[in-house]
Amino acid sequence: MKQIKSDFLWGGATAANQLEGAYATDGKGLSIADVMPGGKHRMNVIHDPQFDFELKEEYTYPNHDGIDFYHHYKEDIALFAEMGFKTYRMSIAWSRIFPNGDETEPNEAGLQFYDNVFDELLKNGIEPLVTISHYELPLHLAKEYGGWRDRRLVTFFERYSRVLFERYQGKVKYWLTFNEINGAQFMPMLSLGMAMREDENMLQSTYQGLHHQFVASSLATKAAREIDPSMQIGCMLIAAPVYAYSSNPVDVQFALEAERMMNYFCGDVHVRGAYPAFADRFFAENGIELVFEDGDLDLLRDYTVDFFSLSYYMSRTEKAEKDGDEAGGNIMSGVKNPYLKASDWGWEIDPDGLRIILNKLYDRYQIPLFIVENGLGAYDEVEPDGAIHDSYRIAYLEGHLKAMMEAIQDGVEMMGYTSWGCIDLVSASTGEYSKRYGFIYVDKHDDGSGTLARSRKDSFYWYKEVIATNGAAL
Ligand code: BGP
Repeated sequence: MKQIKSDFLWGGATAANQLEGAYATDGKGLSIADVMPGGKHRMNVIHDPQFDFELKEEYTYPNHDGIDFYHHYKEDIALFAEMGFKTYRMSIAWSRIFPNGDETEPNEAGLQFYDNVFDELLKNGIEPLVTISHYELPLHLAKEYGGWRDRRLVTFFERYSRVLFERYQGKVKYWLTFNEINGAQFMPMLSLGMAMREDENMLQSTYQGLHHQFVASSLATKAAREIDPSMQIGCMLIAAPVYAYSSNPVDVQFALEAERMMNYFCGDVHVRGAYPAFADRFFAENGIELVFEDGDLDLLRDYTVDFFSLSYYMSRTEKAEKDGDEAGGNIMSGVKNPYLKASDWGWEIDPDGLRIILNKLYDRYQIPLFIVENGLGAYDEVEPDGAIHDSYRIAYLEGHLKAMMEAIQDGVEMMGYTSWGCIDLVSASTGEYSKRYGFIYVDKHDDGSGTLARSRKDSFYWYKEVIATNGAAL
């Protein structure tokens, strides 16, 4: 029976805006993440169709401080190395490299910071896995260009990617173009840096923005092949199986359509190099008419990804007629699944769903899969002796890793697994520190207090053992 490969990439994942802090240091410009308030205002802003992208005095901005990885990266990488990480997934803040996004010359101090981080990782035997854009579009591009609805962003992204590939060739082999690209369908503000304009067909703008990201991703892939053909480029999607709530064929059809748009719309363009057949009907029924430039479809066809990476937190259950039984916490809508329990934030916990979606994706795409986010957001308690007994996190991760191992035995080819938020950081959806994912606890709290001291949770020692035994300890 197939087992985890000996070169399997075990590790952890983060994103620049959620942990670096130093939001205006060494020439960094503002990004959309820097105008996202903390606490209860965060969700309102994410779903405010006419968000103005302005900083406001009455709000707090936890992303400005993060966990100050900018000044603690050596200490943090030493802890990753102690756990035995083979890889570390991180993102580059576009606004450190191009503060406004549309300059022609990059900011040297920003480039130098990531050189330092990569050198430290490599010194510790950790392979960087880098997301080029993770929910942190330079603010100027959102405000002055209206985000990804503007075609000019394709050129800016291509330029930014080329600068990264040229500078970091030989240090970084694995790249992801856009974090959770299909998230644009649920959160256009976060993914595309777009608020709705008066009388706009937001679906038209969202899918046009996504088309621009697809072209930008292909152009980045083309650049990587030219600069260093040994680089591996991946796409990154939120993955979730969509279950029919009942065996009523209308529910099954509804779930099928939701699953196609959720997992396969973006996946097909990235991997198969073409829009799926079902897209035409979706576009027609929603008044969407995409504008293509000459050569776009050739680029999508010729520069597809090398591997498929995904985040997995929850599955989704759908029925045609909802009657007030929506699954509150799930970002992607759907109804409550009576067979599943949920996290403190209402995210339904479903390890079997991971095995199911890995199989579905591999059946369709037949290229290596990489889980680059998975984890449990939970409240942690520090005991008087400083220990943190996070058995709930271990149980969650153990369940999901066992499901991944089942998928491997089913024949799915897996490249690696990076647990989300391997060190505590700011939550993307709530802007809280108290929604913690880490193996490493950071003394930083929602009211802004804390020493920033790092400490090891029980899960730290557990994960170390999992990696040391290449999963046999599970
Ligand atoms: C994903 C994002 C991450 C991350 C994670 C957990 O959607 O790519 O940036 O934060 O979800 O979500 P949250 O922080 O909202 O709990």
